[in-house]
Amino acid sequence: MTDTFSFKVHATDGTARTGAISTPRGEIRTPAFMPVGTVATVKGIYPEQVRATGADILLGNTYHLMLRPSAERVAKLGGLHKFMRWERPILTDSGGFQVMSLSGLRKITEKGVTFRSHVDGALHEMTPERSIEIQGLLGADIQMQLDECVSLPCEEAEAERAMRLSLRWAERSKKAFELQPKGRALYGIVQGGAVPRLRIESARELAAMDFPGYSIGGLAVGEPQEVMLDMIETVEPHLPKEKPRYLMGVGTPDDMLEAVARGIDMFDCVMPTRSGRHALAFTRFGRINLKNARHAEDSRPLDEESDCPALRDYSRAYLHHLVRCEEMLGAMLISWANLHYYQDLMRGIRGAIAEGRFEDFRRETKEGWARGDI
Ligand code: PRF
Repeated sequence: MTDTFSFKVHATDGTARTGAISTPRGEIRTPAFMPVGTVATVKGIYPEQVRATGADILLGNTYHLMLRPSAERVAKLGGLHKFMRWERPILTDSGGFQVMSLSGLRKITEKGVTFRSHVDGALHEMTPERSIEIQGLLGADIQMQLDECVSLPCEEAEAERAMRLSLRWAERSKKAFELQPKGRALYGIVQGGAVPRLRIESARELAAMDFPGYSIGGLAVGEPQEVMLDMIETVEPHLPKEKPRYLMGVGTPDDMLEAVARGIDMFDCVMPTRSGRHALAFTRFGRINLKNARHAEDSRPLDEESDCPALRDYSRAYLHHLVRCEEMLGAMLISWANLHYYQDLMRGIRGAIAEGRFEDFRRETKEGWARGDI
């Protein structure tokens, strides 16, 4: 165990890398997928189970936890790790993105963003300093600067304004973060819409501020996958090779394969758990919609070769039945299966990069999805 935050690349294969982030709360193998635990729970899954799928780190949300049960209350109860019984690393998002997508009336100024809670309509203010204070009270191991994410498509002038504001908020977030205990890390967030010039400027300016890690924000917000991948390729050469890169809020298994190929080390997404609650399973054979009547008498499990009970031991017919009856176990089992598949994919990716066969792995994995299960 270490008392500092550090990152080491163990092997590269083309632009893809595999390595590990060391933190006082444990190691994060990269490329890493972080299950989303928005309100101090990965919906429908016990922490022990999340760990058993192979997750090294979870994501929590400043925005949701500041509203309920409040950062001060979590701190009083011993911090987020203890509160939710997850003693390994936690990364928290800063709140800016969630304010924009969830809250009612909001106003952005140089100082920060004021918004109405989606829970009770109460007025709140979030500044870069307050976001970092909240993330500190929660005890997050990896914290995010406050940023402004514009949705795509977006006027160039608007993307430029939000990118420059995010750079100024990066400076303020960094200053506020200096008050926190050692061993934690703050990431800067690259913005700039779909404009290469803005993306490059954002990456360069953040790199000059010397953050321990860099996020790429403002992608997977309505643009085609090709645009997202182009933006990653544009930004990558301007980010320091020896620091982790986190692509925020991404994505599908295919998005992750393609982003890893372009040098990304970390991901988070609600997709495995949210889709699990909507009966959609991600497997080696592609997506399987368990609502579909074709599964009603199918006694096969989702994947008989998996070592996850949710994938191996329950029939598709049974999962279909649970879904049709709206039983919570259906959502729980499919969420579990999806999280396991996502971690299996990351394990496969890490192994393939270490052995210099990432290209083959990428091709074979895609062939498996395309072939389907029958
Ligand atoms: N900024 C922050 N969080 C995010 C995003 C962002 O741009 C995204 C965009 N995909 C997801 N989560 N702070």
